[in-house]
Amino acid sequence: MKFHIVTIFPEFFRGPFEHGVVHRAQSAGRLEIQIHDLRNWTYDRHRTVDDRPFGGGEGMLLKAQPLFEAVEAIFPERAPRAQRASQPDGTPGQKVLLLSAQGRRFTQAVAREFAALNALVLICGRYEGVDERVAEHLADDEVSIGDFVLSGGELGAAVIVDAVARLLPGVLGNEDSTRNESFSEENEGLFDCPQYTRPAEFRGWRVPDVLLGGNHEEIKRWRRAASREKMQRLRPDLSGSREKRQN
Ligand code: 9D3
Repeated sequence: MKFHIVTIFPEFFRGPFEHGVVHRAQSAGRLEIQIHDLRNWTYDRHRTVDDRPFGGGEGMLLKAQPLFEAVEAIFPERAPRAQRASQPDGTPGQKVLLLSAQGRRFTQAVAREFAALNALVLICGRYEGVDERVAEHLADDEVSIGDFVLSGGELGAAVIVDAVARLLPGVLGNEDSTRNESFSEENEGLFDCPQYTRPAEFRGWRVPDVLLGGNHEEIKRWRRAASREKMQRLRPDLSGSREKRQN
């Protein structure tokens, strides 16, 4: 899978992708990440990427033109959206995403959806926003990583790359290791259970006795109950019937 990130801060991404799963996925050839400096598609002396909003208002917006030209350079074969009557979602296997605070919420289900693609362009917003024609006529989808205000899309892009990369086949050493965790389908959405490692007593706090004994049926029952209790306490929104949950 190939990720393209369009940003005015290309240096931002030198760190986060050089560690852990995302780094290994690149080394293994399962994942390619290309960073594109938005200023490459500006032609004035100051390499201007932003301008003032029509109608007035605070701050600056990212201009449409450099963003359109960047995406057209990345996907030259891609038809303009207006001409895509038969394929309104664009070329199969490719997607252009605008990261914004107003987007649809990025969840594990969305991560799985993206992991099935061959190529994904992530457009990072900055300043007070992005010319709306980017959302209307360039992006296939507009995504937010949560209900809080960031200062730009770069952290969102890094989050999405991480969450998608670890789902790619052959990326995690153990092919099944995504199976037993909180948001997968196989365990009915249960939280990870509380876990402990040595020593059995630390500063007077003992590991639950049941985990030290070898009764695997009893351990299984304890884990199920403990994860339910913790989920009910920390994530009552995910607790309860499976039908209520959207991931
Ligand atoms: C709060 C009102 N506006 C700021 C004057 C809107 C606004 C514009 C740009 C809010 C945030 C941003 C920058 N944020 C992102 O580009 C962003 C984001 C986010 O803020 N929250 C969650 N996910 C994302 S993905 C991109």
